[in-house]
Amino acid sequence: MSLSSHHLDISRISSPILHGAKPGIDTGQMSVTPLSPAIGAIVSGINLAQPLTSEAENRLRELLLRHQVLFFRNQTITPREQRDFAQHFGPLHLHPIYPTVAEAPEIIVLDTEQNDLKDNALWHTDVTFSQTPPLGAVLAARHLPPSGGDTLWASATAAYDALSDGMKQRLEHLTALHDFTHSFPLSRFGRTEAEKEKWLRTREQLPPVEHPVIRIHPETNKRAIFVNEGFTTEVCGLEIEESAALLRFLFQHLSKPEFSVRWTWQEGDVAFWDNRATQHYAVDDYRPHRRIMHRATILGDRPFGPDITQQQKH
Ligand SMILES: O=C(O)CCC(=O)C(=O)O
Repeated sequence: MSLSSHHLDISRISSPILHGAKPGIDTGQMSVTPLSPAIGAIVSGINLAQPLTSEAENRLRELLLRHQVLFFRNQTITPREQRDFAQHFGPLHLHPIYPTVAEAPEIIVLDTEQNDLKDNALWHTDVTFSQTPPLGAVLAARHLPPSGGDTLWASATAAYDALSDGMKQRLEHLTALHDFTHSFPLSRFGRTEAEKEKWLRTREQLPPVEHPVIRIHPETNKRAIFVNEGFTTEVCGLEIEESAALLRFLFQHLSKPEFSVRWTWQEGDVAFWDNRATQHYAVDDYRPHRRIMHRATILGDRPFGPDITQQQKH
């Protein structure tokens, strides 16, 4: 079942975590430890390789909306089990560029020896170059360097909340362009004839798309800043210098430590994030060691902002 079909109002979720429970308190089988008020929680007492009960599925939905990124330790899941877990929250995305796992093409491979992962060492929200960017993603650590290779996530709703009223109003009705070529340039992703052909096909199928600068979360109704360094190229209707200055400010603001959590991976770790409310950054500090991650990406809705009427949302 798709998470997006539930349209939960977070203020109405009855949950010990939402109502100020102490870190680590047992909530049925699962135990939840928030990492900061803004973002992040460790969830234990669940085996992601097992089929989820509908109760566990609903609980994870609530926790995802509340904490925006969930971390699970000591998991031993195969790529197929990772796909099956992710599919509980919606249909999965097939990435146009990244290589995938043979037995589960919904799982993309992020491997320093297979692809150039510099693209992920900047703040980004996944696949915002699409009309309907993902709802979220499930990332499993497969091979880690001896040290380094952390990932940071930032809460775009906490970043929005911290803006002044004047800035909020200024941003309220703006839109911006998102373009996959910004992070996937032909010079790096078109090195062979086959790659070049794939890139040109993708370029045709995925022209730049316009999204609201302030996105309203379809389930919590919270506002989030919805521009990212990875794919946002310009704010529509502004002069180039104005657009560049505004984006620079927003990118810098979003990346403040107050809105973010930094995760140091261990073998068996899995992260599950809400792509509608967060950005992330994979720290590229472990070369020449190898790092391999597997990602399942859950399809999402078309983003809408304050200007879009209820009818246009779907
Ligand atoms: O490798 C990581 O830690 C994060 C990967 C990433 O940035 C992505 O999947 O978009």
